[in-house]
Amino acid sequence: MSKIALITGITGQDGSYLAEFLLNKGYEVHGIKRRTSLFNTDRIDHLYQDPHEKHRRFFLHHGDMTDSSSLIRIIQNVQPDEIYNLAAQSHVGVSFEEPEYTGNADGLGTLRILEAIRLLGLAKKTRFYQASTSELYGKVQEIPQSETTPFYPRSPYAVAKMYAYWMTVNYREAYDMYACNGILFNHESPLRGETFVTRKITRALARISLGLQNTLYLGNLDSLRDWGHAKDYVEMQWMMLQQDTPEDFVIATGVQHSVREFVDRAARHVGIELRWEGQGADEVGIVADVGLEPRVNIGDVIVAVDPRYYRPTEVETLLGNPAKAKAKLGWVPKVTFEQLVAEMITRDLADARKDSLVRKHGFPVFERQE
Ligand code: NDP
Ligand code: GDR
Repeated sequence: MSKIALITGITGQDGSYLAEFLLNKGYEVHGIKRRTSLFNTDRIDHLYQDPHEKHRRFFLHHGDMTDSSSLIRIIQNVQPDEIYNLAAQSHVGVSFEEPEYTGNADGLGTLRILEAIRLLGLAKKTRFYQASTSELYGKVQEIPQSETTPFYPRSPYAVAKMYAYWMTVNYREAYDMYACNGILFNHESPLRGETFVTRKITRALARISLGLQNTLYLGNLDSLRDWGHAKDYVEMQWMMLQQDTPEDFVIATGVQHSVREFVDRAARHVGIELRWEGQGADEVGIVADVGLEPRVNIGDVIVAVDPRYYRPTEVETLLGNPAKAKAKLGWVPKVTFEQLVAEMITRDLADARKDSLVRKHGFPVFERQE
């Protein structure tokens, strides 16, 4: 009998990679998607199986993290061996604009799943993974951060995730549930949402290099992050549920780069060398040298700071210590920073080329940047 997994947030970056990973392991995979007025399944369309097919292993259910009844119904019907709770309003900046909703979906939403497992009598059967985050460290108390570093959340998102973290620990201790937190540092991929900084950068630089966009506007260029590849990280989400006893793990690369360094690296991939001038809100990235293809000129300002992207409270520096995951799960990240940037910008260049063709043939191409 194949194992049954239920993934909340299956339409997101991690949900897509995890669903693919579990299907390859022979699992029957169920996912919760919320109702939207347009299709929101782009990232998992390649996994979709027609509901009329007889031997399906991939199923989608309508539900919402803010709606207990839908979560209870789905968990009761699916009777999962493993639940991966990935659904969240996951944008830190947006959480300042929607703090109550973020608390509801990310904090209480986690409690709703844990309660459903308990009330349905599944506490001994169903293993639970919580998508915890390096944002818990916030105003960091120690560098690098490990499982024992104290938390100091700096956004409504991080505070909601802290509630979810401790609820997971509490249900493990109170009801002897197999429940664990993966404290994952930033992980990216070509499937990353376009409003997170890495994807925003690779997408914009690809478009700038083809003359489809003029300027990339960013917030804090000095932020330091420990960036890994989502594909590497979902494997660890699964590994955490395969141990004899449930434990919490930090997943990180142990290498840190600034936002500015990410921009430099991505620009080089499209043949642009940048020089930086000015400071703070006045800083700009100017084309210092240019290869054959890019449709920019030396001296063009292609990166500028827009303070609208600053956050009321910033997390300045995150650097993870993955020693425990290495020792107990045998984990080392496979994809390097350089490979990650290269993969992302290559995919965004391919998309930008398609848009370029569309424009060339007289059809409109709309530009947006958030
Ligand atoms: P994404 O933002 O790409 O995906 C979030 C998923 O949650 C989407 O499927 C989204 O649906 C769904 N969702 C949002 N709100 C609700 C709701 N109210 N009810 C049901 N589903 C909802 O995030 P990632 O894949 O990058 O991250 C996965 C999880 O890991 C998140 O919980 C995130 O906070 C956490 N995390 C992520 C890290 C990272 O660097 N990526 C690092 C550490 C933790 P829709 O597609 O309709 O928007
Ligand atoms: P983060 O990711 O907040 O770390 O949360 P994000 O990519 O949004 O920001 C990283 C850093 O870049 C700075 N920054 C900008 N960020 C965005 N989004 N847009 C900009 O224009 C911009 N300019 C500079 C930010 O201020 C920040 O310092 C991600 C999410 O996936 C969370 O869900 C997850 O928990 C954490 O990673 C770990």
